[in-house]
Amino acid sequence: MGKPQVDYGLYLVTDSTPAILGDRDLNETVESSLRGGVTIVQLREKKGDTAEIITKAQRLHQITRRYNVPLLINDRVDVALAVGCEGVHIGQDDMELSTARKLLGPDKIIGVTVSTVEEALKACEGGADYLGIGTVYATATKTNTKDIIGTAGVREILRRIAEAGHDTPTVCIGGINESNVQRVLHQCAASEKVLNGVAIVSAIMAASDPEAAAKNLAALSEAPPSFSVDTGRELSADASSEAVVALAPSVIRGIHDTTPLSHNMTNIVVQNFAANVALAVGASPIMAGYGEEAADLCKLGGALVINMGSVDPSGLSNYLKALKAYNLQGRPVVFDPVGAGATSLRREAVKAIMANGYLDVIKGNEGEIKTVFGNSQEQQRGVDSSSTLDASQKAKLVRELASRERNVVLMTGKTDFASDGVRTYAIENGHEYLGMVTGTGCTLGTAISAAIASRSKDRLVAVIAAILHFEIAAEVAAERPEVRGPGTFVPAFLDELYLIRQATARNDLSWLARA
Ligand code: 3NM
Ligand code: MG
Repeated sequence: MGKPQVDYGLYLVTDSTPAILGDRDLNETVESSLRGGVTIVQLREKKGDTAEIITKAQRLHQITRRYNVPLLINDRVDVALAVGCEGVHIGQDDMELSTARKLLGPDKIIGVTVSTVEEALKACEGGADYLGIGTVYATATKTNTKDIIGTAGVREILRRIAEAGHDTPTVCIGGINESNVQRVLHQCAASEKVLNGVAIVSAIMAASDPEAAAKNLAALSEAPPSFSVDTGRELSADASSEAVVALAPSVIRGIHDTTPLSHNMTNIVVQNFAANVALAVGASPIMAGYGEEAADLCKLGGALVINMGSVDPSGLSNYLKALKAYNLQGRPVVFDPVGAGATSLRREAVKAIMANGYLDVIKGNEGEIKTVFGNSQEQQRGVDSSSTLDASQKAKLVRELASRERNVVLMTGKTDFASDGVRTYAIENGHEYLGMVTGTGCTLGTAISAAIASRSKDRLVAVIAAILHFEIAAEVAAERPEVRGPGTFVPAFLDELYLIRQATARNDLSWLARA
């Protein structure tokens, strides 16, 4: 007979507890989800007598067979044998894989839950038919999970099993739903290995219409996420910094010609300054902190800046609404985690933002980037937030964070470091007055938003163009005779942002010699 070919694309794990299933019928719910496109079902019953579970499984098997979809039983090899269904799914605390294989034979499907590289390698070597990798995100459905590993943890496991030469199929599990499924699939992919599917409990079992939920999840899993469309690299992975600098004028001209919207959700200290910077670089600013508005604003071809400068719980819910709207529209988002590590509220806000959406650019100072790296529901990798990193450590940190998030990360400082996870560049421009005026860091986020709004092809090129424009304007302004300190610097800086843009539009690139 042989083992059936299995499609792991949309993997439903059942849950008959009142919190999830409510008073609905298990069989009807599963059948509805099968109509919606679920490709494999696992019956997961943590309570109940054996006879009762066998009866449940038999009824369910009649349904799954009609849809030509495999039915696996969680944990209970005896139940799978009694029912004659297609296999089992075993956790790390369940029966040994080798024992289950002996009992079930070579033709049954045996899946294994793994949360570490070691567990994954062992399961692949032991002949698991697929791996369930998790827990990706904390979930109310299973609270006794051992490890929240985030998309970074999943990716590391995929990378290592591919490296070891295993082609075992994989799904991930834990907190996956309609709002994050595309991002999870996108961020988990290690270049040489991608997930074969997602395993889901509550987003289908607790949905008011499981068929519609499954249909939507299947469609979302198959389509490329809107935010990843139209990005790619204009320059090769080993492009020189000269080559990147040479593209800066075209980015600045692009802003000048298209006047993109820069939607700022920012703090009260910098609202006015940020709006003026947006105008000076040629963008059209809107300072709109109310999340409901984002659904309309995201359609105007601009970019969003989420600046956590004065975060509070209502601010956070506004950020999350706007983030979702921009992600769905495929428009870029810049995240400025101001003061990220300073308070527990801010650390929680960073976690929530990172878990709820895709951020095209993360920009912050050393402390902020360290916090984002260490505290974003992802595995801690030993960054000591009290230490000061040297240049190569900074470059490594931004590269690793960008690689993990599949985005662009900018760490500002005397030397700035920008990376897309592959290419990493150091930028030496700027002036100390920038550090003596409030909001210059925040308004750099605004300038970046204008650049990535008009240049979606290569976000790293756009980000570097924005920094060069910004920091060279500061240098030139500081050298003006009338500038005596931070106070007189601000208007001169706005002037120079404007003048550099005008010069670039005329193809006068003399300012770029400072890069
Ligand atoms: N196993 P939801 S997490 C059944 O990490 C299960 O192994 C997990 O539920 C693991 O899709 C989980 O509702 C529950 O978040 C997933
Ligand atoms: Mg188990």
